Amino acid sequence: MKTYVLKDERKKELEVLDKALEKIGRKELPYILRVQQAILKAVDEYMYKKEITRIMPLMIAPITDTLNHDVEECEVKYEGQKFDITKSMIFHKQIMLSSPYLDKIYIVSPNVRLEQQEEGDKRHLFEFTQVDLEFKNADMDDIFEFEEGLMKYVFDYVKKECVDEFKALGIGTSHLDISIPFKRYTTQELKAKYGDDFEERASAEATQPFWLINHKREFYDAEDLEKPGTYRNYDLIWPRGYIEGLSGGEREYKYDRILTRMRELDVDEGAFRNYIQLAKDGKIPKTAGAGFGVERMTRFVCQQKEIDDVTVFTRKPGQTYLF
Ligand code: ASN
Repeated sequence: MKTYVLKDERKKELEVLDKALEKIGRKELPYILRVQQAILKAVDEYMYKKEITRIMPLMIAPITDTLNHDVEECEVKYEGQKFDITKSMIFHKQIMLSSPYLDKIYIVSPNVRLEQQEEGDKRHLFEFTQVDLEFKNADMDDIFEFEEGLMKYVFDYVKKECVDEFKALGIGTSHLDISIPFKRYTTQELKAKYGDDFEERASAEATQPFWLINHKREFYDAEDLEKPGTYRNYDLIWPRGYIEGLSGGEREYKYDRILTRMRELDVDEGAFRNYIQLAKDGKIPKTAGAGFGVERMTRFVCQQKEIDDVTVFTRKPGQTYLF
């Protein structure tokens, strides 16, 4: 079947086509991509040294992250079965650690989240990659310590390796001089200090990355049973206004807790019946983990205005997409 496009629409499309080529042809792009490559190389080196097992990503699966915020659904049918496109591999991370032979894993994981367009949004791509890890018998302190070590290693590596790239981009590297451990704040204390846009304001004032703890969010993020209504989860906030760069948590893994949290958040238990079965059989281990956005880290490292500046093809919500 032939495709016909109206003349006016075609004219508009050709303007978008010009823009797409302009984006690809930016002279900064190869330097940004080289820095991103160095980041990923350093991540792999660090993980390898620490004996964290790398798992290949899955792009479609019968269950994926429930994401307690509004994104458009995105399904695929195969062999008479319904698959979702991966929003994150959170459940696969938990389930694979049921193996007595796997303790610490990570995935360089492509995720699709069909986000709504938001005015002034500089940090969402509807398709991005996260470095997603999960450790058995770990708690939030273990994850903080690991991620801080990883960030320090990565930043020291790019500072050393990417001197020419930073010069070409016209930026310094003082933002990469991070001191660990990072400070920790609860969302409640920052909200009391800064008001509703506490994340933006606290990030804009900060010169060092910091942890933001305790959000009422996903059913799989563990509630602190000693302080009901508080959660053992966290974000890492990049300083200088770059805001959230990582999220994670200790997990709910016990059957009754998972069901309680699912009911609170109105999760479709039927769709999760096999995950729930594993929890009922005591097969989901106690874990904690986190994932950081690769493009967000690249944006921070390269000090770019918005996240779409680090991509070759636009994946910013609310555009016309040609490729
Ligand atoms: N990777 C995140 C985590 O480990 C989940 C997510 O990306 N929504 O908690």
